[in-house]
Amino acid sequence: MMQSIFEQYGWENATAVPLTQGLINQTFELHSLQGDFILQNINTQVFKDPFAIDHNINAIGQYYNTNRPNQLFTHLVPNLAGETLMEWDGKYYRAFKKIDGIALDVLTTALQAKAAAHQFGQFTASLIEFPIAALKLTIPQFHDLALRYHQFEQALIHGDANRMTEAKDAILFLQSHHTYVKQWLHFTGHQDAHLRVTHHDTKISNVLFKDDAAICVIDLDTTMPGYFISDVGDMCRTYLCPVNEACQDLNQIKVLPERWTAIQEGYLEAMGESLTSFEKDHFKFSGQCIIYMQALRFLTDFLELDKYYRVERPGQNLDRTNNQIQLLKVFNQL
Ligand code: GN1
Ligand code: MG
Repeated sequence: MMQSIFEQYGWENATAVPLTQGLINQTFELHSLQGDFILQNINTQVFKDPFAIDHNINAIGQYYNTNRPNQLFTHLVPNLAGETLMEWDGKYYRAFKKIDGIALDVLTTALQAKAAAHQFGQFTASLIEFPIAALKLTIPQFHDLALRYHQFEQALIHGDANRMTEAKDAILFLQSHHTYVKQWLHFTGHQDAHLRVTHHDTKISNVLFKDDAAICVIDLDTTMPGYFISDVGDMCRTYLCPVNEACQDLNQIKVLPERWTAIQEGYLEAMGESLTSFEKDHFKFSGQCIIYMQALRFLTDFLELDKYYRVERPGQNLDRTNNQIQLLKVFNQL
C-alpha cells in the first residue's frame, strides 16, 4: 500500500514514520534516496473538498515564488504525474518537502510565545497584498462561533443521553457564557473588522522552531479568509498555559502573564500597522472567543459520540472540554 504511493512519487528506499501530533489528518515523515518529505493522508470527513486545500496552498506558494522568493514555505511536492493531490485507493494524499525544524508540543518560554506569535502575524502580514478572494473556504464557517453554538445546541437535542448527564456541569457552564456569541456577532458585523489571510490553527506545533527562533508556519489546511481573532485566540488557547489540552489535572492549568505580554508584542510587531483600533480593542476577546469555541467543539463531539476528534478512550473529549473551561476561567482572571 505505502509502497505503491512511494512509487507514484518516485521515492526509492523509502521508510515512513507516523507522526501523532495532529488530531485530524494522518501524517508520516518520509526518508528516501530522493530526500525527506512529509506525506499526509487528508481526512475527508473533515475536509470534504481536499482540492480546495490543494488550490489554496498552491496559490500562496505561487504568490511567494513571484513576490517573496526567499520565504520559507511548505511547498507541495508533485508526484510523477505532476499532481500535488493524489487519489489512491479512495484516499487523498499529498506531500511536502520537509523543512528542517522542530514542532514543539508545549511551549516552555515566553520567548517562544513571542517568536511564534510574530511568525503567525508575519504570515498574515506577508499576504496583505494577496488577492484574498482567490482562496477557497476549506471548511465553510470553520470559526463561526454562532454556528459552533448552534451545533452544540443541536447536540443537546440529538446527542447521547448518558453523556449529557455526565457532562451536565460543562453544559451549564458553556450555556451561561453565551454572551461570547453576541460579542462575536458584534465584532464580525462591524465595519472595522477585516477579513485577512488567516491560518486558523496557530497552536505551537504548527510553527517550526530552530533553537529559539520560529522559522516557518506549517499545516495550512485551514488557511482561508478569516479574522485576526482566530489566530490570536488560538495562540492564547495554546501558548499561555504550561500544559496542553490533553492535561486532565485541572490544578496544572494556569496562564503565565509574561506569555500574554509576549503574544501581544510578537503579533503586534508583525501586524500592528494593519489592525484597526477596533480590532486591537478585541485582543483579549480573541482568547475568550477561541477557548470558548474549542470547549464547545470538544463537548459537541463528546455528546455526538466522538465523530470528529480522534480519541483513545470514551471520556477524552469531555476531559478536553473541562481542560478548556478551566483555561477560560484562569484566562479571565488575567
Ligand atoms: C484540530 O488536527 P489538528 O490538531 O491540527 C482542529 C483545530 C483544533 C485542534 C484541537 C480542522 O487540529 O481546529 O483547534 O484540533 N482542526 C480542524 O486540538 O478541525
Ligand atoms: Mg491542523
